[in-house]
Amino acid sequence: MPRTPKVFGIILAGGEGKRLMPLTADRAKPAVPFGGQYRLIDFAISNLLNSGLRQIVVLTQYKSHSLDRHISQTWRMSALLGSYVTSVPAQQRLGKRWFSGSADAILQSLNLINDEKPDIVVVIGADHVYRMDFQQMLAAHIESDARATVAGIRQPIGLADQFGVIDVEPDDPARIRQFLEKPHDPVGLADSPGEVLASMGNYIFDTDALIEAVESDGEIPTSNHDMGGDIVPYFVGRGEAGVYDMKRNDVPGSTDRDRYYWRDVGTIDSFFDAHRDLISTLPVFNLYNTEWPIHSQTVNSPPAKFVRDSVGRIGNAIDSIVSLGSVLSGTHIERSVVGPWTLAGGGSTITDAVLFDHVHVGQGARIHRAILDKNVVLADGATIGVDRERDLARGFTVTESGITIVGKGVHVEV
Ligand code: ADQ
Repeated sequence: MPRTPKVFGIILAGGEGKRLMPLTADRAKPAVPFGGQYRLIDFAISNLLNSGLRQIVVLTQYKSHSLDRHISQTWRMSALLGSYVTSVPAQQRLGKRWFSGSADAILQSLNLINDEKPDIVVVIGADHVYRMDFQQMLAAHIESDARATVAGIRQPIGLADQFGVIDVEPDDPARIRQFLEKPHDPVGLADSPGEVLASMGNYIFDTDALIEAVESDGEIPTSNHDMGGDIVPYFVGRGEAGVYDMKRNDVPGSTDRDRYYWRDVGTIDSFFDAHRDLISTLPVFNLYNTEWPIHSQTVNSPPAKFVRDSVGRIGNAIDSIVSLGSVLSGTHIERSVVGPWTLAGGGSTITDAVLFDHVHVGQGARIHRAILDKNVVLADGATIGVDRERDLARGFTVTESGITIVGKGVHVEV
């Protein structure tokens, strides 16, 4: 391995995100807006760029139009230095089939790796909210003799069936002894029985080993061609898989609260909860870390404006994030995340809510415990999230925990 290895980044962004419906009705999960002005994928891309990677491809497939547009508009890089972040849609390069799994996505994209001839390939998912310095994980990978390194983080044992669960060698905690994808009868950690070491879905590979692994997996007809289910176990079986414990990762500017923050926002509840983590006084996840910025589209918009309405009601917001372009006239906002270009009229209240962009809130309207997708319009006096039965009767999705979701462009009448 050269002293300064050439590193190539692959972001897997082809996931469908069924559990986030209706927010994924029209867009891929990594393109779902988050935190007012971001999209989920901005966290993955920012982490790789802040870690010094300059050649990054995003493999897309499912409903990828808004994702492709977001990447090409937001992540324009200087071609002078050979830097790029590009989305690469599925192209049926190996026959008439779309990606049949995340490992197949890589197999079908080997031309991208062969073009660059990197020493190392970093492969990560696209739908988590976190900060991570991959340079530190890379140093650990190079120091070890593993050919594949999996990033791991402790998670409650009750969530084990959502993750790949890592079991390490007792006398060599950096080596994986067993890896079970989404087990139903997990065994807790020896020093903490209520937790497991979960795979974050982030991997570092020696390039030749990754190519060999996905090619040989491609020849197994019974394989699901899944990175977690098939490729990691392949390396574990050969004694070549290492683990990098997220506990070792020290991202510049992190606070004690958010140093190990990592949220899989794959369900409406976790998506909603992760928004709450942004807005508390001492945020559980701090967006204001300038040493490790999360980049996003710089919308060419005027600042948010708070004004009195025609009868003197004051527009205000507390414990909230309000994005550019919004005009809040005589509205009261509390514990909410408000996306760009929101217009809210006098006497309306928005509490415990997440609004995407271009939402119009009529006078006297009330929003509580709800997620409103872009271009939603609430008529004057309309309510949402206030009466669960009524929301269900009107055809809205309501989670068991009582969060109402209003899909893109829906008009909510009184
Ligand atoms: P899951 O998230 O359930 O578990 P998956 O659905 O494969 O696995 O998604 C992983 C990433 O790959 C996502 O970013 C997704 O968008 C993308 N992806 C999925 N199918 C794809 C395809 N056909 N083409 C391109 N991209 C695709 C994974 C691991 C677990 C780990 C969790 C962490 O398998 O071991 O614990 O991530 O959340």
